[in-house]
Amino acid sequence: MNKTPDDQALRQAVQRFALDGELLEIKPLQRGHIHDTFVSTWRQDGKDRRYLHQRMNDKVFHDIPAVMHNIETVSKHLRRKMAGKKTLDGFKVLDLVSTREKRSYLVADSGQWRTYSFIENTQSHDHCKNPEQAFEAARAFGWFTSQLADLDASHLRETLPRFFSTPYRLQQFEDALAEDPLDRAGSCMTEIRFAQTRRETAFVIDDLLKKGEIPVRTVHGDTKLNNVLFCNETGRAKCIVDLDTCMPGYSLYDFGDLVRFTAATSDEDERDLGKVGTDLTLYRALVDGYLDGTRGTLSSKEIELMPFAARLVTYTIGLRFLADHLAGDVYFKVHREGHNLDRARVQFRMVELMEQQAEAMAVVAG
Ligand code: GN1
Ligand code: MG
Repeated sequence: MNKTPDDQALRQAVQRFALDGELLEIKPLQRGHIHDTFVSTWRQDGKDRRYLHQRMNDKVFHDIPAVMHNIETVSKHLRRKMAGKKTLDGFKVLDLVSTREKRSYLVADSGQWRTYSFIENTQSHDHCKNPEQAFEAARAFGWFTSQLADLDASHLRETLPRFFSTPYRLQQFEDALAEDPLDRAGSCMTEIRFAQTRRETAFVIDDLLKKGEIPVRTVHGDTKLNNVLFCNETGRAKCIVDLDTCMPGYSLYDFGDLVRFTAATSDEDERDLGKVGTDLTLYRALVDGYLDGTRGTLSSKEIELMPFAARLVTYTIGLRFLADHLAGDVYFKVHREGHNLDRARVQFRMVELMEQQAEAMAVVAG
């Protein structure tokens, strides 16, 4: 995949989707660490309509057909439940626009592309404004889990093998540390030690899954606040986006990632560690929203493990950032030197604080 597609490649790719009317403009949209995203505006029957285009990162997702298969399978499942209605419990499902050849994605010289209809009158947020918004985001992801509970997870492909497995992330970190290709380990020993002293916790969820004490579920896999679109008028969650990592996993991963991002008191890459932490009021709202959205889908064991999952997923993402820093920033996009190390530091500081707040974070299964 080339660095950034030039204007001509971009226009060419966009015009190969089954869109009518006149293409007015295309603008880049800064979003996520993985794909390149753009928004186009078209004049159609006297009205302006927008579409979202993504050049998918095939260095991360080696099997794009499998990614698209999962997105289509999940969307179809949700749409079947909608039975012709525009929304399901007030939620919309993202519409993929096919190519002129009726394919769900485009293979071009510039890369592999997909297009969605833009959901107007909504917005996403990088920072959580208040507990109501946290509740809404959690309710939306919980709803998503409950709607997919009856989808046979074996219909989905594991597009990124062992993506949710903390032992696997630990292994990747240990491999990167052993190799240390850029001699970076010496300058991040504090973070390395932090990761190593918590290695035991990495196995807890995998062991429970193996013993069948918690179920394998279809999960969203990237439950950041900005993967929820909120209605501009009501402020309610309207749509869940970014189904790239929809795969068999454990539901608590979604909850943990939700806390890691949405209840964070700082940005994911904040350099002032004094600002880092978990807002317990937002955390409570996330617990309530998630329980509301999952509507009895979760077992009491899963509910009891919610605070642990928050810590575990934060630790896991920290391991991934640290491993990528050691490996030479080959996975996550970086925008400054040491960016992945800064991100890892934030995650680990959050873990440290969550350990101290464990009692306050406990959830009683009702
Ligand atoms: C990546 O690019 P984005 O924001 O959708 C990553 C997630 C991480 C997240 C950390 C496929 O997601 O797993 O939690 O960065 N996605 C992939 O911010 O690796
Ligand atoms: Mg994502």
